[in-house]
Amino acid sequence: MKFTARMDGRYSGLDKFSLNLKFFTEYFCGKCFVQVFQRRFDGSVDFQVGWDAYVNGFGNKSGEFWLGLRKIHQLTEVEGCRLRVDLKDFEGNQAYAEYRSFSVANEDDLFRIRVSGYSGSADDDLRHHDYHVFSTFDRDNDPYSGANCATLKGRGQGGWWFHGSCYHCALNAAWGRSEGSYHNIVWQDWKGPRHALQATTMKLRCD
Ligand SMILES: [Ca+2]
Repeated sequence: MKFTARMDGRYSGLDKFSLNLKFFTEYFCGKCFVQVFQRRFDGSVDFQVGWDAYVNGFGNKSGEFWLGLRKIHQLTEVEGCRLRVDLKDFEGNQAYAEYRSFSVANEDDLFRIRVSGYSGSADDDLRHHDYHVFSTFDRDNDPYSGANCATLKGRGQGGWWFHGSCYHCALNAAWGRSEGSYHNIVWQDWKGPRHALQATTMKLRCD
């Protein structure tokens, strides 16, 4: 695989959405554009942060980070964006989920997620979150009336598009490997709610 560094710091010459790139967070692939917007793998960045941080982004692009909802919205505003989610557990097992269609609304609409057209090996947990808005520990927009989903269990679930019973998957939850159910990063229909995940990547590709 040949990479071509460009003056703007981006890279061209990549054409496979499925490449699990550790070091490239954004690149052109012919006429399309790929952007990693979420990455976890070592717990070095705290994802239990507030609304403003999730809107504007946090972390380190060469390590763990969240790109920011405003940027994700801008990138997915045009039609034709896909989503790819890569998952790895602490035993080294890997799975993925791809969605043919993916977008995030603007802040007035609380960054509502639209996601559909699943394929992959991880099972389709994100479909339960389709059409839900974003919440953080300091902004309870979730439809779960009992509490704020972002603050349930363990050290918190980070920001997410929680649904009426909170979530099927939560990739911004506390990093680690506790024994509890729904305590850490979870994609429940892959390995169950007690099975913490070590590494996740979420990226979009817009044609
Ligand atoms: Ca609530």
